[in-house]
Amino acid sequence: MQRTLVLIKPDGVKRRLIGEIIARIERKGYEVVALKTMRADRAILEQHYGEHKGKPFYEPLLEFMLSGPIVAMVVEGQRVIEGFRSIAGATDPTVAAPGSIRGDLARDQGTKVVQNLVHGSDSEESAAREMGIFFPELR
Ligand code: IDP
Ligand code: MG
Repeated sequence: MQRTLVLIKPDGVKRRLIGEIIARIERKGYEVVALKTMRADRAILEQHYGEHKGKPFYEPLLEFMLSGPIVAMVVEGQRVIEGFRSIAGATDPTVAAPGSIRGDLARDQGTKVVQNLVHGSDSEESAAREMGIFFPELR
């Protein structure tokens, strides 16, 4: 059984899409094994998004993620890392496939960082690292 870290970003919480996003995860057949609403701080986000440091959207990304509460979840199921990224859709919501969370529910807002509702770990290594950041109590 595999686990992944999912975040509902501040745009998803502000737009009252928590229920819609969790419903899609559950309807796909995955299990939400841990969940919390929180405000991320800068230290957590610098760890989480370390790979993007130095990119033009890095500071806007951190500011965006600090702009309001987020929901953090650990989601479980066979091949859930790949499966959640599939139901999330491509990073750019303008071209994310219809039927996906980003494709159905998000679009370009003209901001420096693309607001695309969700984060999902991209590998087993990232999942382990990111779950450790957001759910140290599960270790
Ligand atoms: P992912 O969330 O689909 O894994 P990453 O490449 O890991 O995408 O980027 C992290 C986040 O940074 C994205 O979800 C998006 O919010 C933002 N982002 C990524 N690439 C760009 C870009 O080229 N312009 C603006 N924002 C971006
Ligand atoms: Mg990523």
